[in-house]
This record gives sequence, structure tokens and C-alpha cells, in this order.
Amino acid sequence: MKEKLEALKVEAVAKLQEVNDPQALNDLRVKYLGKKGELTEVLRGMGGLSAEERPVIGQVANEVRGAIEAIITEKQELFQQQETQQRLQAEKVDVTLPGRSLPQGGIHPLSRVVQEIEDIFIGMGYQVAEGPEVETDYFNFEALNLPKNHPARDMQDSFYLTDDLLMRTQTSPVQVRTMQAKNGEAPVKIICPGKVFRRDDDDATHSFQFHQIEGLVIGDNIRMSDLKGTLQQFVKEMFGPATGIRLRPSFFPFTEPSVEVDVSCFKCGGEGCRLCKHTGWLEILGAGMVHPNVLRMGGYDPEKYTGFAFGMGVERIAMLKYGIDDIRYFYTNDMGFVKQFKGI
Ligand code: 2NM
Repeated sequence: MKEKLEALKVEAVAKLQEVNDPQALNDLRVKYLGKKGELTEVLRGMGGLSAEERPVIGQVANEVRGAIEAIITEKQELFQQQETQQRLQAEKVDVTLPGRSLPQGGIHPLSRVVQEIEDIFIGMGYQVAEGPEVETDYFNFEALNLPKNHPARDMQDSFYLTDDLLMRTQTSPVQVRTMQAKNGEAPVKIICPGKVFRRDDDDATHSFQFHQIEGLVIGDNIRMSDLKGTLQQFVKEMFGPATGIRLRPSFFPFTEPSVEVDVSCFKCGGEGCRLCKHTGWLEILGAGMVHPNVLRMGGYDPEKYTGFAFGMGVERIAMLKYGIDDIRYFYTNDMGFVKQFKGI
């Protein structure tokens, strides 16, 4: 029996030493140490041994078992290490590789100018109001003192969708809606930014769709001097503290009196340059005292309240400010153009 055990040990150790994968190792473990394994089989024969032989053979059997287990454990550890090494190799991360850079966008110059103008007026206590881009004839024209057959309502100038609906040609209908919503309550201090639409052939300075910001103030004893002071403050914040304004008489159906507002050229300081066509002034705004008819249709008694209003084109201001010579750059998404406004 002892010889059998020794022979088993020699065979097992030799086979185990040759093994080089975990599956074969497990097969051999079952073959020798399993419930129906060869060692177990030999030990079963111990029942027929004498009392003297039993402990001797038992010790040999334990030795054999110990030797086989030791080599199995050794192999298992080796395979475990090999597997860890393989995974470390396969999942290796090169921390010295440069990171992927995220493309950084920028704010479109038109959005930027709108935000800047909004911030200035919010700082003066104004609220921002918005409204629909598709308007009724009433809000876009009638309530702004542009009765039927008024030349400014010409079909040639606006996009009509039906007899009564059109793309708004100004943002003033938002102001009419705000007035009516307030039920004659003062004060009103709003600016209305947004898209407007005119039936025009596009060229360097015209676009069928552009952006406006209009302002409206209604209250007790609001005067032309309030308008002038407000606009003076606005241009100082927008174009620099040295900027001045000049008012020239003009005409709009919704204001009386009406003015055209120029700012002193922020490029040459009024000396005269190419930007201001050597006049020292740049035209940037239209304004005036709200026409009594407009106040009345907005629900305000013109005997009790007065107001001023103004309007400006966002594209024109952005073009002057950034030296852009063609309005179409704003809409064609030319990357060379857009990229210049990153992080300004
Ligand atoms: C301008 C010029 C002058 C204007 C008038 C109104 C309203 F609704 F109060 F009557 N909103 N905006 C106005 C006045 C707009 O744009 C060149």
C-alpha cells in the first residue's frame, strides 16, 4: 500500500508540474483528490490494515495528500498571477497621452449685443417683454397709429400670411400688448428685443429678417428730457463714457414729436473717420414721445399719462461696434466669422 501511495505521488507530482492551464489543473485535482479520486480510492483500502500498519500508512497518505495539495496551491497562485499580469497589460492606460480638447464655442455677436443692451436697461429698472413673431394687422399697424392705406403698411414691405396675419415688421406690437395687459396702470418701463421681418432684397446692409430692440416708458409727466437723459445714459454704457448724442427732428406715425438719434463716433471721438463717413456722428436710434392715439389704443388716457419710446436695429449696432461690413455674415454661419467672437 505504501508503494502504491508513493507511486501515486510520483505520478501526480510529475503530471501536475507539466500542467499549464487552470482547467487541466482542476481536472487533475479531481482525478487525485476528488471524492472518486485515486488517493481516496487507495485510502478506502485502509479498512483491511492491521492496527500497527494503519498509523504508518495514514501518515504516508497525509504526506502524499499534502504534497499534491501544495503543488496545486502553488500552481493556482501562479495562474492567478499570470491572469492579473495579462489583464494589467490588456487594460493598460497611458496617463501620459494628451487629453482630447473640447471645442469651445462662443456667443454669437447678435446675442451678445442683445444681452448687453438688455443688461443696461435692466440696470435702469426696465423689464424685458417678448411676444409673437406672427402678428395681427391690428397689433402690428392699427394700434400703432398706422391706419389702413398708410404708405408704411405697403404689401411690398411686409410678409402677409393671410388677409389679417403677417410677420411682425417691428417689435412695437409687443408694447401694445403689454399696455393693454396693464389696464391703464402706470408706470410702464419695458424693452422688447426680437426678430422682425421686412420684404426687402438682401444686400450688404439689408436683410428680410433682422433684430430690433424697442423701449417704452409711460408714467406721470414723462417728458422729452427723460427720453434724452435715458438715451444719453444708454450710449455712455454701450459705447463708452465719452459718447455724446444729438437729436434730429424726424417722423414716425407712432410718436410725436419724433427724433433720429446720433451718437458721437466712438471710433474717432467725433473727429471724422471712415466709419462715420467724416461727419463725427453715427445714426443708431429712432425715438419720440408716444402719440396720443397709441396711448389711447393701449388703454392709457393721454391727458393723464405721457410716454416716450425708442427703437434700434441690433445688426446695425453690432456692425458698427465690431466693424462688420456685411449684414449677411450674421446669418451664413461662416466659421471664419463666428470664431472671431470666441471669448470676447
Ligand atoms: C422706433 C422709433 C420711434 C416705438 C414706438 C412704440 C410704441 F409702441 F410705444 F408706440 N414702440 N416703439 C418707436 C418709436 C420705435 O423705432 C425706430
